[in-house]
Amino acid sequence: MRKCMFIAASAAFLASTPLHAATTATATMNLISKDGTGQPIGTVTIRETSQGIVLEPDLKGLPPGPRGFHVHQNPNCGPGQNNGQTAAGFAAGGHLDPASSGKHLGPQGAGHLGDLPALVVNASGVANQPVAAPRLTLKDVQGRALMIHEGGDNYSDEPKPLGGGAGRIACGIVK
Ligand SMILES: [Cu+2]
Ligand SMILES: [Zn+2]
Repeated sequence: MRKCMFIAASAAFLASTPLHAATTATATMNLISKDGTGQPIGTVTIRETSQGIVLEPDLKGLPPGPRGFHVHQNPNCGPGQNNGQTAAGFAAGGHLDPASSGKHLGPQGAGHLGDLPALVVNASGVANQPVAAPRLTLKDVQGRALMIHEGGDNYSDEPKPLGGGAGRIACGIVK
């Protein structure tokens, strides 16, 4: 009798457990300013592959050109303090850097884990070209912020820090 109950309980547990762990995550992206979160601009779908993750943007309403694109530490797209001034997206903290490298070296480098390939925005303001980030797993990015910057990204801290991305213009939380 006791064994029967155990089997029944195990079956119920298995039925409630997904057979596969999730292999995608999504971030809904919004424009941001020092006043907070603005209009939605689309989504970024993130897939886990055998060689890291692939980020598939479906975004519009961005300034054309290459844009710095990173995983930032905190799941918060709100404004925060930067050098004594309120700045867009600073509640997200810095680039994801669990190894405390302190270096911005791009997606292939040994610096910040959150350094992604720059996002390509076409002349219509649309970003729909996927980017690959071989060093990251889905688990690394879940519960973090995805950030798009005003400037591009040269994957170096020279001549400007953090790839020259400067201001933060759009953000979403990876869920
Ligand atoms: Cu960034
Ligand atoms: Zn970085």
